[in-house]
Amino acid sequence: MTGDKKNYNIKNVGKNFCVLGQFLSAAPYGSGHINDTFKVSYDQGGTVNDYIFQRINHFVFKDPLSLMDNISRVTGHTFKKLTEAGTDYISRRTLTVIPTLDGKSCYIDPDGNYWRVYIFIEKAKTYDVIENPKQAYEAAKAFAAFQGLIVDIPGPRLVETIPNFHNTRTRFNTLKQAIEKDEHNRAGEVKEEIAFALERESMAGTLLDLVADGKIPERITHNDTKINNVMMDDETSEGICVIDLDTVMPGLALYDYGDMIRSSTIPTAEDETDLSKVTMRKDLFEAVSKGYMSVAGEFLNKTEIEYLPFAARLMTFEVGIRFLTDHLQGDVYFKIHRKNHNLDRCRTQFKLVQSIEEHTNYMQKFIEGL
Ligand code: ADP
Ligand code: GN1
Ligand code: MG
Repeated sequence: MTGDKKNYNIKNVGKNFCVLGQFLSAAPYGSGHINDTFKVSYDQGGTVNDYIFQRINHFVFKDPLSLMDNISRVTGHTFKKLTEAGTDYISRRTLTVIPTLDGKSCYIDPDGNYWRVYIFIEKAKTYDVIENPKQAYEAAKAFAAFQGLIVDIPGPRLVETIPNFHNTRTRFNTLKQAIEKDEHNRAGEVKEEIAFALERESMAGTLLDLVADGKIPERITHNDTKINNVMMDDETSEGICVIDLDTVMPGLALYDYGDMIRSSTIPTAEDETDLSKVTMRKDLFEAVSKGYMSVAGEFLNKTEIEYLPFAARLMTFEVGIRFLTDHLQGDVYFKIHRKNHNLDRCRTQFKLVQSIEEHTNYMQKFIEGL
């Protein structure tokens, strides 16, 4: 999949939703790897109303309708809890799904594309690279608070929108198959990365075994706590709203913490090619851990806390092997914007894994001290 957005007729898509005002403009927005996102503006008697339109990637999410059912339940529940808590400006603190004209949560266009619309969260931004410890602290706190909000969603188990999403053992086996098939003749050029991955196979089952032994619980988790999936308030730097809810489903708290460390402690972009710059920033690790534990410390059990540093290493490794697999499979999953983009991303992750490995004792001690 490439990063090129097709020429969708966003104005026509909008005619199927209960948006307010007259269509003004639409433009591609954000830097997510999965969905096609647009900022769309409408004029309502001189006031501009902005919305986020998204074409759900139905290659990645095979059942978009169930996914939207999950999202409606999650956003409905968070809205209700924030209301009960007397929170102000709730539509900036949770995603709000705009319904279609016939009251559904998404619209299917004549080409079979699934579209959804959210209220645009104004005066807040996402960051691809964290700028300072305060942001790291606030972002982690917001993800932990989100976990607290969704802990008691009533009704049946949420649908697994991508089965085995964080089953690192399955991810590892998929990598091995991709190496064996080598459909694009790329394995020969990435021997070092393959060796790096294979040396670490024993890591893959650790958390799954702890779950099987009943030592860590399944929870409802976000599962994609990349730092640009939380909106930071422009004025206060507070993590105002957790977004990208496509993978909110049963998972482990450790996945969410681990992916936060992966995505917010490197001083560079995820696809940095100068690997000498890639290392885990200790000040950011400390800020994320403090922010996360300031809320999650209330509900995590002893084993979960013990495995936090391991989770950081595992999630970074997992994303690294996913990028490597996609490179070997011909870039079918993550959007790419240049040749070898997934390979560059993989190298960055593996360099960060190394850095986390070098810092493990320090990380363990820091967390024990919290
Ligand atoms: P992807 O799954 O492709 O990562 P996201 O849902 O994360 O898609 O959206 C991509 C980007 O669009 C986000 O990083 C954020 O910058 C922006 N975005 C998404 N939802 C909103 C919203 N409701 N208000 C403002 N910006 C948003
Ligand atoms: C994708 O959607 P986005 O860009 O927030 C991916 C995550 C990866 C991340 C790596 C559904 O996240 O799992 O960790 O890229 N999302 C999905 O940058 O696969
Ligand atoms: Mg995203």
